[in-house]
Amino acid sequence: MKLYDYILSPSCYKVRLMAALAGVKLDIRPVDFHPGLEHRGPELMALNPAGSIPILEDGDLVLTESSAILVYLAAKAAPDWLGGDAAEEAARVQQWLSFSGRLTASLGGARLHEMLLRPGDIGALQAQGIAALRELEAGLFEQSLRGQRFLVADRPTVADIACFPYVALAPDGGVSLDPYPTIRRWSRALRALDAFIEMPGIHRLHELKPEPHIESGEA
Ligand SMILES: N[C@@H](CCC(=O)N[C@@H](CS)C(=O)NCC(=O)O)C(=O)O
Repeated sequence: MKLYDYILSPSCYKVRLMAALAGVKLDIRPVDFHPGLEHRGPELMALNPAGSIPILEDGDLVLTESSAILVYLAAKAAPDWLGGDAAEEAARVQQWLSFSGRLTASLGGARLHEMLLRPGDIGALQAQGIAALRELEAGLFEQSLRGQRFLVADRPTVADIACFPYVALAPDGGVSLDPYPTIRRWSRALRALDAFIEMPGIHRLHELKPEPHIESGEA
């Protein structure tokens, strides 16, 4: 399978990460996203008229949209990552896959603005990103009350992979993760997965250090 990829793209990283977790080997075709804007040139626009990456080719099949690509990789090589067959679990996966688009638009937009000076209303992008993070924190907190560490179950699914990168890179867009302890715990759990791979700015958790502990009476 060939992935049209940019190393600093969180959307492309979702695909690289899912492939690594599923044990799928990708043939990486680097795209000169910046400064060359190759994704808007004739060769890639012919594959994806939306002018975005990632794009995955598998034989004659051309797939765009990272969520669809994650589902494809999981269906082919790691069906456990699709979530269970129960109606509620299947629907929750779809809900978070859709939600991930809001993270891309808000936190991803803020990151493009801050890193590549893309035009945009940075205040509005950050505010939308914070609203989405609050929603994610609440969802993960509810899951923790059910004894589940991930978005849909007590094991990760494509939904977690779809949401994780833009959240982990939120500080690049000037949005702090300090107010979201449940998101930070979830991020640690994902970064500690055996086959986890890194991208610049997102690092593997090498050791699970205990959460900071404050003795009673300590100032
Ligand atoms: N909905 C798309 C969005 C992917 C996306 O935003 N990709 C960025 C790179 S991280 C892109 O190609 N943006 C086009 C541009 O900014 O010109 C998906 O999930 O695949």
